[in-house]
Amino acid sequence: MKKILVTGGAGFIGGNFVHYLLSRYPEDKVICVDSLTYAGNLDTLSDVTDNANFGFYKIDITDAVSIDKLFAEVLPDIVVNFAAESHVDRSIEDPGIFLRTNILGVQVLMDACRKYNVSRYHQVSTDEVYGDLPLDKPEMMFTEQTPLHTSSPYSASKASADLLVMAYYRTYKLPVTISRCSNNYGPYHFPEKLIPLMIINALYDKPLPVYGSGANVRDWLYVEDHCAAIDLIIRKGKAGEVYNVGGHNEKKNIDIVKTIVNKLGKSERLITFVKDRAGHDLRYAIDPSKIHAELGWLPRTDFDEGIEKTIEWYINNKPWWEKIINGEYRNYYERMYENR
Ligand code: NAD
Ligand code: TDX
Repeated sequence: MKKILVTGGAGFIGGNFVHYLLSRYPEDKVICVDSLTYAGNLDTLSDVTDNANFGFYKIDITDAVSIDKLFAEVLPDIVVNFAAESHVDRSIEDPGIFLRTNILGVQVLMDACRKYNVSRYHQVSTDEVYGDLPLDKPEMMFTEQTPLHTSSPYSASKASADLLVMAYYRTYKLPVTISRCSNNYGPYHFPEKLIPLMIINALYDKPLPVYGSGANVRDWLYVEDHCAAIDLIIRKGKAGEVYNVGGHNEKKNIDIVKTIVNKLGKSERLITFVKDRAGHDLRYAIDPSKIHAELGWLPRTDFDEGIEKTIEWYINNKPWWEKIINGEYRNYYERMYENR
C-alpha cells in the first residue's frame, strides 16, 4: 500500500490522475491537496469523494505551515505536484501569482518532502520550458538535452521550478523526477484552453477566436496517456531524471479548430482570426524516445479517437462546464476576447 499525495488534483490533469490511480490501484491511498483557485473544481472529483481510499485537503501549496502539518499527519510515500497556474494568457496579464505558486510552492513542497523522508517527489512540468521550434524545420524536436529557453511568464516559472527541483536532487539528494509533457486534451479541461473553448463556442454557434493566422503548432496528447506516463515514472523512473512525454501528434491550431467544427457539423464561418498572443510560441514537438526505451511507455489513444471522446464528454457533461462559464469566467472571457 502506498500513500500518494496529489497536489492540484481538482484541476484538469490532476483530476484525471486521481481517477486513474483510484481505478487501477485499489490498495493505494490518494490524498488530494488543492487550494481551489478559479481552475480548481470539486465537481471534477464528485464521483470519488466517498471512496475510502481518497482524501481531500483545501490547502495552498505556498502555505508552508499548513503543508508541514499535512505531511506530519499523512506521511506520504510519493508526492506528485500538478498544482500550478497553468494558462499562458493569464500569465501575460498578471505574472506574480505564477511565480508564487509555480516556484515558491515547489520549494515548500520539496522542503516538506525532505523533512518527512518522502521517497519520491515528482514535478509535473511542460514542454514549454524548451521554448519553441521553427515552423519550417519539422525534423527538429525537444529532447531532454534541449536547453531551457522560455517565452512567457508561465513557461519561465515552470522552467525555474525545474531548475530548483534538480538543485534539490544535487544538493540534498531528494529523490526527484520531472516529466515534461506536450499539450493535453480530454475530460475536465478548463474552458479557457483551446480545445474546450472551441467545442463550447461551437456548440453555441459563437465565434471561434483563432490567434494570429492559426499556423502555430502544438503536439497533442490524450490526458489519460499523460497520467499513465506519470504513473510509470513515479513507480519505475530513476531519481534525478527528466522524462519527455508526447505522442508525435503535431497539429496546426487552425486544423484543430476545423476538426472540431466539422465533427460537430457546424460552419467554418464561425472561425474568426483575432490579435495574436504576445510572444506566441510557434511550434512544440516532443521526442519521447527516452520514456519509451527506458520505461516502455507508448500513447494508447490516437488523436481521432481522443478528440471524438473529448467532444462527446463535453456534450454529455454540460452541467460541469456551464457552471464555470456562467460564473467569474464571463469576466475573463470579456477581458480577453471582446474587441480583440
Ligand atoms: P489546471 O489549471 O487545470 O489545474 C491546476 C490546479 O492547481 C487547480 O485545481 C488549482 O486549483 C490548483 N492550484 C493552483 N494554485 C494552487 C496553489 N497555490 N495551491 C494548491 N493548489 C493550487 O492545470 P492543468 O492543465 O491540469 O495542469 C496541471 C499541471 O500540468 C501544471 O503544472 C501544468 O504546468 C502541467 N502541464 C499542463 C499541460 C496541459 O496541456 N494542460 C501540459 C503539460 C504540463
Ligand atoms: O482562444 C484561443 N485561441 C487560440 O488560437 C486560445 C485559448 C488558444 N489559442 C492558441 C494558442 C496556442 O497556440 O491555441 C494554442 C493552444 O493554446 P492553449 O490551450 O492556451 O495552450 P498552450 O498555450 O499551448 O499551453 C498548454 O500546453 C502546455 C497549457 O495551457 C499549458 O499549461 C501547458 O504547459
